[in-house]
Amino acid sequence: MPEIIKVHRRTFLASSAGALAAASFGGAGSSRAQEAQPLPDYANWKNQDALIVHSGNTMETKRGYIGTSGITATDELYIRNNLTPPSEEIVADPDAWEVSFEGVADPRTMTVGELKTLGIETVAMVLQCSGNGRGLFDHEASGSPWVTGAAGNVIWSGVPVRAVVEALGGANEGMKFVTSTGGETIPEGIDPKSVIVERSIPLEAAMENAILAWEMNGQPVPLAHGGPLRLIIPGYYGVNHIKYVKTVALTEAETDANIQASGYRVRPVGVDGAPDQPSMWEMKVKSWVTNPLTDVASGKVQIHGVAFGGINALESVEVSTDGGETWEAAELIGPDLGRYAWRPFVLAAELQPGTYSITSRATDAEGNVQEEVTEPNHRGYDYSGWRRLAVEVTVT
Ligand SMILES: Nc1nc2c(c(=O)[nH]1)N[C@H]1C(S)=C(S)[C@@H](COP(=O)(O)O)O[C@H]1N2
Ligand SMILES: [Mo]
Repeated sequence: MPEIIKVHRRTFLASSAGALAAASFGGAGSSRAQEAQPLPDYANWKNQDALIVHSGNTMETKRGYIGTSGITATDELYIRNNLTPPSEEIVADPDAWEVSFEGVADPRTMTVGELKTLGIETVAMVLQCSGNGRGLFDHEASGSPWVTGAAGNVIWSGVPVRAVVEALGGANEGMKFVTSTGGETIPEGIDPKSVIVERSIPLEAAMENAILAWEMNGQPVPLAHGGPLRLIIPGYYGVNHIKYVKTVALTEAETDANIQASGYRVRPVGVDGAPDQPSMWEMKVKSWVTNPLTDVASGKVQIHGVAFGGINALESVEVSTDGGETWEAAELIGPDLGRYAWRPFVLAAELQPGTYSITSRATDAEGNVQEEVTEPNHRGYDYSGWRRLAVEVTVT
């Protein structure tokens, strides 16, 4: 049984919402995790030990596998697909992949090979699913009950969207969004708008920061993570980073595809999604402990985890061993990989035998402090509350 499930159940048992939530999670969550489903073919190169396979299209990194060296290994990074991915054939000759650009003075199709001549930028960035932490809410929001593992820190390399727009004569007048479409085949007999992976992000943010990436963590982007080419928009939630991108359009309005218009919208439990609700764009400040997760021997314990600012840079992180009664500043470990990356942190604590509730709380450069509790929302998005990210550890 993966340690995160154990920790999670204990956290719930200790909470006032208690037994009911724990029982329902234990029912669905642990049996799903215990089955140790095999990896799907397109991801058979992944490290199975490091992953909890929720389904063939959703797998998360076990909490204890997020190390202290800053970057998430590609074979341990989570995967989340809304549709069956395209055939492996599309990454056989990545430079031949074609992308069409619209909403610019000179709209046309370009190959990845051509894009590689236009410019290059590299960014380290937290890739996190909007639903990361959904499993910590009490209400049974539909979707994978991710806990901490639908997130990783990845280095991406590619051409800035800005450079491509310039090469194509600039943006047409009145364009406000960049709308990108994934290269999946849409199943027949379904309204394409209901399933197509097509997301809009503000043009301004895209012109500042977005890249079209062909490389991640030093290798060509594998199919599972969006190769041959993926849109990357640092500081934004995972859904906006369109994999196997085949169309990049500058548009006046957001797409009316369900995934944008009604999906990935934060609203109260029981309310339908609608375009006037906040979209899952910018991420917020968050952190969690990754060690210890199980019982440890008394004495010196290295409490570590990861922290990031989301859309803002990270400023600092504190650790509590008494469920948030008192806090101590943690030390950030290793190189600062920039505003959009996460930093591992450590606090060396001297722990006597007993029970501890260990958690962390990050602050971003704008002074925003990680929240204690994330209010429930219909689809279980945007979770960051430190109270339920706590781990209960017995020191012997
Ligand atoms: N084309 C395409 N892009 C996509 C998706 C998808 O299903 N198809 N899923 C999105 C979601 S919801 C997330 S969280 C991330 C997951 O990225 P990963 O699978 O590389 O971890 O990709 C996003 N981009
Ligand atoms: Mo996601």
